[in-house]
Amino acid sequence: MKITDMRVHSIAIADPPLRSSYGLHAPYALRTILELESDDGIVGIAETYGGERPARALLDLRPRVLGADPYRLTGLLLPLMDGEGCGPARSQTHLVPGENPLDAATRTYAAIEAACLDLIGKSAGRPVCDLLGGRVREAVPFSAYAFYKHAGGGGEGDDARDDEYGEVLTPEAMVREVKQMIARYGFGSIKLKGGVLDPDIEIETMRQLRAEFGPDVPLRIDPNSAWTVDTSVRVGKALAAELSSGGYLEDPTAGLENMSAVRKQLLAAGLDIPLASNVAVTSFADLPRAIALDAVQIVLSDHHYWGGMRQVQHLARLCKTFDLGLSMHSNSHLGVSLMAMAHGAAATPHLTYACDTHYPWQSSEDEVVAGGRIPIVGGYVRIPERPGLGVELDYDQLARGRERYAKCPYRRRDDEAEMRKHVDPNWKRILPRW
Ligand code: GKR
Ligand code: MG
Repeated sequence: MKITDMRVHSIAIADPPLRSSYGLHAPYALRTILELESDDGIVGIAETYGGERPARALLDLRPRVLGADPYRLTGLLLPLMDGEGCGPARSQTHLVPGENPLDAATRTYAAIEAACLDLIGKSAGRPVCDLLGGRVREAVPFSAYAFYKHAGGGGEGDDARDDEYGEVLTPEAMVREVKQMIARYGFGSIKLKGGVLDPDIEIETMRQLRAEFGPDVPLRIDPNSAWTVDTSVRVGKALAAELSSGGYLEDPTAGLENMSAVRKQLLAAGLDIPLASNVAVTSFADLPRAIALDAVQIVLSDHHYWGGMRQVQHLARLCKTFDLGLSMHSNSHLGVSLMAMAHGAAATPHLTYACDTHYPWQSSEDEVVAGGRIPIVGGYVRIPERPGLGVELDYDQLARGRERYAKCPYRRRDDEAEMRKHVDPNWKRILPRW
């Protein structure tokens, strides 16, 4: 089998005005859909970060992809995993995910890997998780990903979407948001995106969530490095009960040294609250130091930038070896990404927490998967027996996504600019803010 065509589609999807320490989501999130077609007419698909650079990076590989055997292509492209084109040093820059030039090569590699696995799976008649060693779970658990937000459902003008959750800028509104989300999707754990309001309001939000959902629903909070070491320790102590029993504190502060200081001070206070990360640890190169400093006890994997599903399996093995937990990070995405996340998770034994997903924030009007949105039932995505990722593209929907991209002014994610446009003309991302 040979790859005879490669198609790269830049699309835009409506995205509500969600807040984080990065700033504000724009009315459209950008994604790239990749298609690899074989000489026998089978098409493998993948979804990755959007905008100009990710699409360009994929197109630049075209000469190496066309004519290649999909069973061997990721082997040939392995230098990308070592940062080909990005330089050898890989570390976090605190840029929004998808805009970090240091992981551009692993992101490109991951998209090619996912499309090759889908193509191989469709050709062999086997689901992608079988190509990764077989499923260890039939269904993958996801958590409710709760965001503070402004009013609005995403999109603009005639293309504006319904605002399912309304404005959410208080603890009470957040409880309402999560109740709605759990009623609709059945999630069994909750992640609060913090780093937006004063930490005392976020502490109160977590307390109200615990009071509403009880101790059987694990809670996590992620301020994306917005806090000092002192604030992180103070919040950790204040939320000791809420973050126990399966919860965690995610990237409270910036940098491995600071994360390590938070960990030490919490332990000294008798609190073994695990620190999770998708900011301080984003690549294999970050692991030795993170482990030596005991800075991170749970790594948030993400096949989109760790270099694909197989690299996430390697990461899981390392985490197990070093007694670290493994969870999964997400960014605004559609169903192709969700299925790749789910297949990877299904074939990864050492996945110790429910995965994150932004999927509830995206609208069915934007889904490019044939048949519409992937069901999340009881908080789980079931892995189908269908070959490959188990999904095909709806080409009319894909064309609409391309049109939206052509019409909208966005070509990269810039949450800081959106804050300045809609909330505060002088807003800057400051780390730490509190
Ligand atoms: O969607 O604003 C967002 C999140 O803050 C996202 O960009 C983060 O990458 O989900 C993320 C996280 O866990 O840090
Ligand atoms: Mg995070």
